[in-house]
Amino acid sequence: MNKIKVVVTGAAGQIGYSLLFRLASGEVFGNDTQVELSLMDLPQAMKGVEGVAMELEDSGFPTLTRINCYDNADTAFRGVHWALLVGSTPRGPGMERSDLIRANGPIFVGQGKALNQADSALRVVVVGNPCNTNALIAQANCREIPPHRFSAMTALDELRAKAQVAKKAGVNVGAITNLVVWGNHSTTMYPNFEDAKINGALASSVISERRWFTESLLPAVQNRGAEVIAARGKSSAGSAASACISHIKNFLGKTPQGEWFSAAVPSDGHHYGVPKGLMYSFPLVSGGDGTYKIVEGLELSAYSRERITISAEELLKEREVVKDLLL
Ligand code: NAX
Repeated sequence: MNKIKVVVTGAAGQIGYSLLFRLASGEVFGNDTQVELSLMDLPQAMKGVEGVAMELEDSGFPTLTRINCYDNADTAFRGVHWALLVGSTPRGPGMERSDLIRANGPIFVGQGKALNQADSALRVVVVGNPCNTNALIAQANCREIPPHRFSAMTALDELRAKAQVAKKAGVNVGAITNLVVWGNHSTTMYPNFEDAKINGALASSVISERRWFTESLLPAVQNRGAEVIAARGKSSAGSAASACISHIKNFLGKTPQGEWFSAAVPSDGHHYGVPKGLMYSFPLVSGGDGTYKIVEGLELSAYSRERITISAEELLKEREVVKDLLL
């Protein structure tokens, strides 16, 4: 039996509630892996965390060997192999994006430093928003772990885009590949429909009307979160947890030949003009052995290049807002 220790922050929150059971079930790490789950949240949320722990216990997952509840990162992160950083300060009324970035910065400084106590094979996934810049702050404050083990989640944007294209083309969502989200998890994100495929053919050869992509698909993906809130009265949680599961599986498995997936990872400055150090969502392929690569040599149109640059510029501005936290 393999053994793995996973910490989830924001464990009393909505995404935590959808995510934890699936991590415990064997779906992600396999039925031959024993999972020790650490549930971390703020001290005032510990009663809720204990309730979730009871329900996990009552679910009877044979793969779940131990549940720990913590109200601080220093203890919670000790020896973990995967850290799923979901908890963050929500956007309050009248808050600008830069206020949200500043409000969350100190959390990810503290959590980044606490991650120095993790297992040396640690992988980090940041879900809590603004996830790209939060991931950058955590990575910059964690000197013991190589930067490429940090990522931020853009899989939900990818899955939302795939769902829209599948509906338009009248195919199953599994037929859509290589529809990768570039950049920031924000309104500047760019779901690159130009390289997307439907049953292996370029999407543009199936949906010939380019205006549908630029005028319907892109706003639909950007506004989907707000639409869910309007309908449900709460933000996306089940789909966000599913996207997090996909994100982890994408990094654990070997990407099928010729396909790509989206995640924000540290830019090395050598790909598509994205400045070094930004936590930027690229098309990636995973080797299935803990390694991954940014897909190289894509011939991007002027339209795509412009969108990719706009998102990089936004991330540069976000980095500027938190530059004192990256030292
Ligand atoms: P909830 O408000 O339901 O839960 C958040 C939980 O985090 C709460 O229990 C809170 O006590 C806890 N928390 C706050 N600060 C913490 C800290 N310093 N340490 C540990 N826990 C802390 O939010 P939920 O709907 O679960 O969303 C969580 C985060 O995911 C939010 O930041 C949200 O914006 C972000 N999302 C990111 C997405 C993405 O694609 N990257 C999509 C979904 C979601 O919007």
